[in-house]
Amino acid sequence: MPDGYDYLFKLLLIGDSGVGKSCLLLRFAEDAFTDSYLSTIGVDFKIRTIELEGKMVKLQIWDTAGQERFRTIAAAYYRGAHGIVVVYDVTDNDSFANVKGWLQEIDRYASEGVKKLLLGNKSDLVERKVVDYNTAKEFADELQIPFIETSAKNSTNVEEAFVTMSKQIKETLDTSPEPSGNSKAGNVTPGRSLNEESSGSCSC
Ligand SMILES: Nc1nc2c(ncn2[C@@H]2O[C@H](COP(=O)(O)OP(=O)(O)OP(=O)(O)O)[C@@H](O)[C@H]2O)c(=O)[nH]1
Ligand SMILES: [Mg+2]
Repeated sequence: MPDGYDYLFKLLLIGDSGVGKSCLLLRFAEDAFTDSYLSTIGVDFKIRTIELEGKMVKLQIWDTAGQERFRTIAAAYYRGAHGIVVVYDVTDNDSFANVKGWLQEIDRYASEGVKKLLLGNKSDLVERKVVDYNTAKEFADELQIPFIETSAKNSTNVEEAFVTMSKQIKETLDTSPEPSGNSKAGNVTPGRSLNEESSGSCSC
């Protein structure tokens, strides 16, 4: 068992700029929140290990920049991901409309069989909400993607979101035959050894 964990899953957060990807990750990894908006430059990552069905699952979560100018950098991180979380902002119709485009990016760049999850973030902003739960749920159901509304601000469903994603990945790994010579832990991104780090960034 490498470094005290049974599984290593690589997750990726994508979605329009400002929807709350970094805040979701900050909430999940450090149980913190900030109202100030520091747009991500390139790609960041954080690590958290959770216990799932009696196994230690190390989650290496990559947080991409939503801004157009960083798209090519982010695309390089799709392939190694076991799971990709697409985030929109429930107070921003455009960010929901753009989910289709983000899913196309997954089809273009990610590995086959990658798990997907749709998150409607900022659910605490009830008065400003414009994307109806049922609309998003129907959309996600059609594509057979799990859907959850979250709030990084008040912690609603953040833990559940990452656990849902991790369970999906674990189930698939547990039920698929193991390729010879491979452990169930995924590979780390080429050129980086992350075992000793718990967060970092790359705008290269
Ligand atoms: N009310 C509320 N505000 C949130 C929530 N999540 C994020 N925000 C705010 O939304 C703004 C953008 O959040 P970020 O997490 O930086 O957005 P991002 O998706 O990482 O944006 P990029 O890095 O530019 O792609 C910040 O001002 C946050 O405080 C939430 O759940 N509720
Ligand atoms: Mg960000």
